[in-house]
Amino acid sequence: MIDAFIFDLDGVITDTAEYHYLAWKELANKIGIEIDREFNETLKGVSRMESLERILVHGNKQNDFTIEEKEKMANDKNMYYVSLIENITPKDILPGISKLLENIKSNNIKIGLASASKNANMVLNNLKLVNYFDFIADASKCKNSKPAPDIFLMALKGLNVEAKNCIGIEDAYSGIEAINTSGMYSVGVGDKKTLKNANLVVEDTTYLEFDTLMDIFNK
Ligand code: B16
Ligand code: MG
Repeated sequence: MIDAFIFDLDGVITDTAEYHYLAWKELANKIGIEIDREFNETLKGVSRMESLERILVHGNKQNDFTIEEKEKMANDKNMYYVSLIENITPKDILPGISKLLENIKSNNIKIGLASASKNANMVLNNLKLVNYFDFIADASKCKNSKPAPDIFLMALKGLNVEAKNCIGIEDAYSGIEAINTSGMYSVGVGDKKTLKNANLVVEDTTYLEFDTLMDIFNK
C-alpha cells in the first residue's frame, strides 16, 4: 500500500540546478573563486548559506568575510537566481513528470514537496504545478538541511502519512540520505554510482513511470 510520493524539486521536477550553478558561479567569480560543474554537484540539495560556506572553503576564503558580508553575498546570489527563474514555464518541467503527477493524483495518492529551496513556491507556480501538491514543506522553517531527514519528516507530517508507505524521489546523494533516514523508499534520478545509496536508481525522469514504480514498491 502506498500513501504518498514526496518529491525533491531542483533536478527532479525541473532543472533549476543549472540556474543555481550559474548564479553561484557569478558570485564566486566576483570574489575570485573558480567553480565548475563537478564542484556544483556537491551543492545539490544543500541550503543557500551552507552552499556559500562550501564555496568559500573551496576557494580557501572561509575566514575572509564577516557574517554580514556573507549574508549580502547569499542575497546577491539569490537575486540573480530569481531573475533567472522568473521566466520558467511549464515547458521547463522535466520529461515524464507531468504524467507521473497526473497518475499519482488519479489514483488518490498524496503528493508532497521536500525541497531545500526557499524559492520552491515560486518555481512550482511558474511551472503551473502547485495544485498537484497536497503539502509543500517550508524550507525556511527547516533547521537541518539534507542529508538530515528534517525536510522529508516535515512533509510526512504535513501529509499525515507513514514513512514506510511512501516513496521519496531525489537527484542528490545528500537527498537520498535524507529519504533513507526518514524511513521512506528512496528513488534516485541520475548516475547509479553517485546515487549508490538509493533503493532504486533511474537514469533520468523519463523512467519515472507510475506503474513500474508501483510494481517495484509493492514487491
Ligand atoms: P534556495 P532541492 C536545493 O533544492 C538546491 O538543489 C540547492 O542547490 C539550493 O542551494 C537549495 O535548494 C536552496 O535553494 O537558495 O532557492 O533557497 O534540490 O532540495 O529542491
Ligand atoms: Mg535536487
